[in-house]
Amino acid sequence: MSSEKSVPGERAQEAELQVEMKKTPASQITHFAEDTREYSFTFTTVLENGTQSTPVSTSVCTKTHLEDLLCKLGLENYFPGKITLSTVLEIGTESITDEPIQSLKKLPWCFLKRLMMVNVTVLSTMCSAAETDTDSALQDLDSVLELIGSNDDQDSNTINPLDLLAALFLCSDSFLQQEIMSKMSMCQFAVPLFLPDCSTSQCTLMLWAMRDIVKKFRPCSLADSKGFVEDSIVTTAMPMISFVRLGDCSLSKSQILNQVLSNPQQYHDVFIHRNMESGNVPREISNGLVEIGWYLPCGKKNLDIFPEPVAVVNLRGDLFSFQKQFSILCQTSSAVIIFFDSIAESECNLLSSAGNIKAQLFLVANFPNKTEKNINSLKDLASKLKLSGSQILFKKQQTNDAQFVSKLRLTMNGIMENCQHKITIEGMSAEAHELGISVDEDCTECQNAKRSAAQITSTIDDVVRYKEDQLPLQGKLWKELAKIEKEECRLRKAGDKPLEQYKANLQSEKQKLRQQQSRYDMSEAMQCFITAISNESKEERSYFLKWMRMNLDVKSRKKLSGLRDEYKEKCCKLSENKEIIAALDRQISNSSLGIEHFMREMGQLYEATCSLPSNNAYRQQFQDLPSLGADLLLDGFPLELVDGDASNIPVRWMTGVLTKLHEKVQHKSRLLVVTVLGVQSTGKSTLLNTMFGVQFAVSSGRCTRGAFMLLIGIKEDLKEELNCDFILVIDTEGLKSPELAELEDSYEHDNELATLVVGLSDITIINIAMENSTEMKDILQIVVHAFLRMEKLGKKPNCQFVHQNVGDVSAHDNNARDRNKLLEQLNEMTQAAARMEKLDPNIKLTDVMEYDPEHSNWYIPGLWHGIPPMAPVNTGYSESVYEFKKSLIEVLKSCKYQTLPEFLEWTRSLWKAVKHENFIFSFRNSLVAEAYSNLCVEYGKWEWDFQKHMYNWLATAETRISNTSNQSSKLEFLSSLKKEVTTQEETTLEKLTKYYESKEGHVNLVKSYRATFEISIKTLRIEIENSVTNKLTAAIDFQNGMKKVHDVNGKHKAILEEKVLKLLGDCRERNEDLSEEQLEKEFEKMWDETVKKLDFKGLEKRDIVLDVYNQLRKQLDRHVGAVKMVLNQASDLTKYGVNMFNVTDKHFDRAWFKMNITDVIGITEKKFKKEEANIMAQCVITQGNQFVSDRKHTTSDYHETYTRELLEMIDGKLKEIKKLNAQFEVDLKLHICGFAAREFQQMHEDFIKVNDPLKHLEKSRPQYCADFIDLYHEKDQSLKKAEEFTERCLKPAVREYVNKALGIEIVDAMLTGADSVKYSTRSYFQHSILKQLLEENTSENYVSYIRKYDGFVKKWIFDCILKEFSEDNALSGLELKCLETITQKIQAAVKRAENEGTSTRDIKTISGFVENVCSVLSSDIVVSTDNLGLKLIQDKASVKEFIGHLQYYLEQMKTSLSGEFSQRCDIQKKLINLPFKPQDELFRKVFGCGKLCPFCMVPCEAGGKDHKEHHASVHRPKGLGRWRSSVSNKLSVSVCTTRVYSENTFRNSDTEGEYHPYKDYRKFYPDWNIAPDPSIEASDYWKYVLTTFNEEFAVEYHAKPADIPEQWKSITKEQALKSINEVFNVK
Ligand SMILES: Nc1nc2c(ncn2[C@@H]2O[C@H](COP(=O)(O)OP(=O)(O)OP(=O)(O)O)[C@@H](O)[C@H]2O)c(=O)[nH]1
Ligand SMILES: [Mg+2]
Ligand SMILES: [Zn+2]
Ligand SMILES: [Zn+2]
Repeated sequence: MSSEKSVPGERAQEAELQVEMKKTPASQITHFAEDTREYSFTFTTVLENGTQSTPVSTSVCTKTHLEDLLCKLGLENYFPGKITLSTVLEIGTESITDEPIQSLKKLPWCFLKRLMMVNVTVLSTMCSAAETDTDSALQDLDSVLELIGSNDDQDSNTINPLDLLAALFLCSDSFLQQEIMSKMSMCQFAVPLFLPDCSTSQCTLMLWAMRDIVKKFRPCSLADSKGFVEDSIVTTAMPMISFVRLGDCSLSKSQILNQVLSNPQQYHDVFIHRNMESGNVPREISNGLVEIGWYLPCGKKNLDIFPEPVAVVNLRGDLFSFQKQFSILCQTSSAVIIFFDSIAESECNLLSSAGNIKAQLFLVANFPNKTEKNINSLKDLASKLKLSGSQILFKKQQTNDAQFVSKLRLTMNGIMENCQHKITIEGMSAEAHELGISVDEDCTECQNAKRSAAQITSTIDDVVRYKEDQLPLQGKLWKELAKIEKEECRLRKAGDKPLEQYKANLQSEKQKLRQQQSRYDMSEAMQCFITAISNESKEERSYFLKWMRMNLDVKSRKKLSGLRDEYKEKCCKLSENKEIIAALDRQISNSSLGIEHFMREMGQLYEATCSLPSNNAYRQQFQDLPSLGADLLLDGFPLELVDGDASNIPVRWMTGVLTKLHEKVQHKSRLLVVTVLGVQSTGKSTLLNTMFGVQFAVSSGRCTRGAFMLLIGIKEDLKEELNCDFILVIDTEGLKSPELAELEDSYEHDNELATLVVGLSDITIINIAMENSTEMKDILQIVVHAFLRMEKLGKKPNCQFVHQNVGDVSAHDNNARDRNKLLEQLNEMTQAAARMEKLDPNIKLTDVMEYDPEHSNWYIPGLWHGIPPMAPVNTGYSESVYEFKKSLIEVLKSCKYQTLPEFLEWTRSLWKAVKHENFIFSFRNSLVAEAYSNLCVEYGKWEWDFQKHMYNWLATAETRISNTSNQSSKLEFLSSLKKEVTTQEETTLEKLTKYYESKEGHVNLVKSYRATFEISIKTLRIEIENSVTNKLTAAIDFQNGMKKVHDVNGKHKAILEEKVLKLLGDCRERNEDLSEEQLEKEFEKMWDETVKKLDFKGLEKRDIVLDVYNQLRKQLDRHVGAVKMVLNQASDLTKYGVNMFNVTDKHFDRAWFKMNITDVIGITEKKFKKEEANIMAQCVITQGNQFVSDRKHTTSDYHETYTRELLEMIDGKLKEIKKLNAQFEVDLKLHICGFAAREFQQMHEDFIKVNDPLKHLEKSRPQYCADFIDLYHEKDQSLKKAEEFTERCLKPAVREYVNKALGIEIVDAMLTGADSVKYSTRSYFQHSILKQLLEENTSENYVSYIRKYDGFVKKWIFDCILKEFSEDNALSGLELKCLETITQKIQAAVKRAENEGTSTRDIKTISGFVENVCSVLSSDIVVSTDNLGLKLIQDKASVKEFIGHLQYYLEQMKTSLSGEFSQRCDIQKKLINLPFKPQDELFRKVFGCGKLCPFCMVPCEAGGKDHKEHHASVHRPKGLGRWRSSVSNKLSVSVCTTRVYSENTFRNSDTEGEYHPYKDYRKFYPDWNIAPDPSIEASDYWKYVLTTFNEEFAVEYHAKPADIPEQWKSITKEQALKSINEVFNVK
């Protein structure tokens, strides 16, 4: 039907003209153009050009019109339909700032922003542009007056809200349109039904855009049954009443309608009207717009305006200009109500001649001037239209609005009562098509998508059956899998089965389930689904998903809506309805079906095939699924993170999706995470939706189950400040109150979920609805536990409390008291939780979360303003949420982002830990591990810097002490030492601080270790200070003791020199040439005579044995009784330590030894302990002996610090041996000290011998003799002395220097060289040992590594050094380097002395010169000029020549020493004899605390000196730690990392023979943290070792070989290597 036929009259001719325009001459049209209204321009232009040429040019003029407006709004580039939802949702600076809108160009965006947050005041956004202008002008009166006068400014800067709305709709894509509609409808605004496009004079039925609006209401027919209708508005049939305007009308139709629809107490603008701000601005593009609004009853008679729902439609503009719109309204409405002021005859004719109007017509006449003419024409019209009196309503001058409104309502009620013709909007599309009106759903993408979706959803009948048939993978199989995955961690049902076997069984069961899953052919539904979402066209894909969601919603709404309401109702009376509630919950879960189920199935398809070999064809078919998932996330769809039904995370699927996503965003995936937690149905999802404009499932049809995540982009302008690219929002399932949780057995599930999301998030929003504050308390408990766990991991998320339904403006102030109470409660809960988790009970809330009572509490009024369904969203709600959002972004600015892979890693490891019950101790995260490792590496460097510095300082100090002939001041040296270590300590602490400040290497993850490392540095300082003090004291004491000897020697020398000179004089006087022999004879005579007269009282011999004994006694003084007796009888220490040391029964704790362990365990325990103690004792003895031998090797005298250090060392070792008594200690110490006493005594006596003054003097006899003869002959001595100085003094000093420096240099080279990684942390060190062991693969190696760990490590390191320095003569290289350093120093000293020589008189003699050189070098080398005979040098001997010769000899020395060093030597011997032993130093570094796992004996790998917890990367089957079955004596295959999570128990001497659960191992081993292996494969290495050397270990341990689980036998050497590479994170 064409429009010209349906509407008769004059205007109809215009319409006819439109059809015939091609024939009409242009002149005629001008006529029309003159007296028609603005909109008729369409005709004019069309006619104008249409007559001559193509229709294209016709649109020019009109388009300018629309274009003008779009330009004004800055939307010209978005037309048509180019604004997408995701651009609107992105967060940018504008999203969180409220600058006044300066230009119209900002208006649309601001409007959208506020609309997305469902702010009802959004419509007043319109005028703010104009307002701001006025505002700024208001500042002075003149400009205000000017403004009123000018009055022209308004046009340029204001716009009618309807125009803005129309423009936005024209520029939005269909998905944004849908979203705008939904939000508008939440605000209870009317929405566009027909959207005109004034450029084409076409209009569109906005069916698609309206599809997402779902309304819930209770018509009076259901009021008694408490039933309700909940449906999409487009499919709900109801009467439709249209309101149109004829010509001009002084009555505001829209305003009247608003009044009709509003409750008297609560007026609400459903329609924009002319008395609204900017409502009076002339409309430019929105005439012809048809809006629709609804009245929906709530089922309360005295509240409801209409008892049944009704749609109210409003046509903008004069109906004659919009024939199409008018026609369709007449076709579809129950009634059309026409407003007018006056009727022209033509108009009257036109209306009356219109046939085929289905709707009842009503006339609303508002005659401002009741002219005769008007009355007549009205009468005329009424009769022509055959209208009854009731169909004409007068708005008389004297009737006020209220009266008129109730009249109108009455009329409308009447219409509704008589209405046979209810219509749905969906149904209108047929009429629209007939009238040539387009429908927005017509596009092919939408239609295709609709078909695809229908293909799937139309077959759904019984949801439960459907899920079984079409989505079989996620049913029983996946739930079973989820259970097994948890059981794998919890091992609750293992019973007495061997654990490793049990685990292996679980694994194969899992395998089986996966195989079962992959045996299913892909179901038809899934095929369709996957095909549809892999569609090339993104648009079609989005349409498809939307259709799916809507169709599924319809299906589930039918069923779920009722169930959910029943559930809520029953929950109020919890105790009575327990069974029913539980059943309802199951029913709800079974009957819900959403897109997430299809996505879940996709995930399962992917996961199932992941276990197939990677080249499997079937598997490859599914490799692209994650990419689809990633696309959806990018498009803003929520993706299921935790499957709430199976209570599990599909980790592989998640990994696939997030990895793909990371690729798709080109690795720009910095994330900040916001999550929400709270009681069920408290509006969590609503809150997130309002805040971010997103679409998490809300309302009664659906609810959140599990957890969903959604990505929100960050705009460029905020990226830098926020330092992230996306915000990831996680919505979670509501937590249940304990009673509810109990009966649904979901407490665990809630706990897991909360722990996971708190762990993942940067900010956690705790949503609290004030009504259920008791429930809240229970829920907070769960939350607090979650936070507490995070604190133990060093993660402290920010926490924000949102109190819902607190409306008062002053809420914040009034609730100050409540806030404090909340804080108090939370603190109590935290402490209670801490006690439960066996943590420090003094912990405070603020220790576990970033919480500030002032700024972390938000009060948000109720969502609805009034009574739903007619209530709009509360402005206060929207505004509060907006304030909250701004503050959230502010908080996020100080958060550190994580990248997607990091987020993934967190998810995986948190989930892993959650699955284990003992969360804190089971947490392992490779990011944390890496961060810790980085920290250890750094710490290692600082430690060595500190040590190296102090070693060098000590060397210098010792040299200086040796070089002074006076008494050295101990005090001075010690105070300078103190200063030195203190500054070094400070420097090191500073390095630590800097490191933490630098935010490098994820330091935030290892915050909790900071204190440990601080303590480590302090301990390091103390250790260094002690050891250096000891060395320094010994050196000073030694030097001071030597002074006596030196003095005697010096005296003797002086006497002899005098005698020599005297003899020289005597001989010269004889005036005869004496021959060489004669001179010698004279000399000898003189010497013997002189020496005879001298007194050679040397060093006094001391009783060192007694000294050692006394020290030992003093140290053991605390003991009493038998022990003391033993000690008292031991005064002759030399008798001790001669035979082998043997551990005997009397060495053990009596109580323990007598303990009633009668069975096999008891006997073997004792045997083991004894053997262990023996090994340990041998180890201590070896170390002690080594210590003594090392000391003995030096050329110095015994010093009492030696004994002290020895005893301290033994004490340190003894601490590690438990259950041994004081008797053992005394016996062992006596044994070691016996040996030491003998050796030290020997050392002392040797020293005295060497330093015998007579001997010393005799040594220089030939020297003196030679000098004497030279003097006699007046030979030039400079050459000879230069040579002697070099050879006798410098060369040995240089050699010693190199010897001393070499050790430090070696360590330095090892720690900085190519292989340095090995030693950088204890974990890396373990890895390199394990790797090498595997390469060599001999049982001997493994046995010695496991059983004699420290001896093994020592040897290993020694071998490494040997290997390192044997190659390429590397050791010589180091020596040469040292040589170079020191020779340069000597040469510099010589140069300096030479230069000074010109000015200083002293240096003008050779002896003066030599002394000067020596003093310059006094901190570098120890030069002894004792037997140089300096006094016997002629004064006239030339210094200059001496220098010349000296330089020559220095070169000579260098060459000869170089030669010496370059020679291949026995490196091993050299290393052993170095005063600073690099092997010991490196050993100390990598050996760490040396503690072994109490179960499997794996060594601790923790860094730093005093770590709080010991841990190791991989534990071993306990058989390797010689545990065996007490019954069968077979070696045990269980790994401690499995054991400590099982239900099993253990007993040993530590538990005093009592059985104790493994889970609580920390009761006995509180400082051990045995984390579960990050993967089943982690222990492959040790499983392989035990499997390979089962027999050998059995022999070694006197046990029977272990029963190796079948699966272990298939582990290859490569797999073993791979497993440790993975665990130690070595590529
Ligand atoms: N009266 C009232 N209703 C609200 C308020 N906030 C949300 N609702 C409604 O409560 C219902 C549940 O809201 P949701 O956002 O789904 O709640 P939820 O906490 O996500 O629920 P679950 O995910 O099932 O735990 C919806 O119908 C909301 O419209 C409020 O402040 N007052
Ligand atoms: Mg929710
Ligand atoms: Zn262990
Ligand atoms: Zn340790």
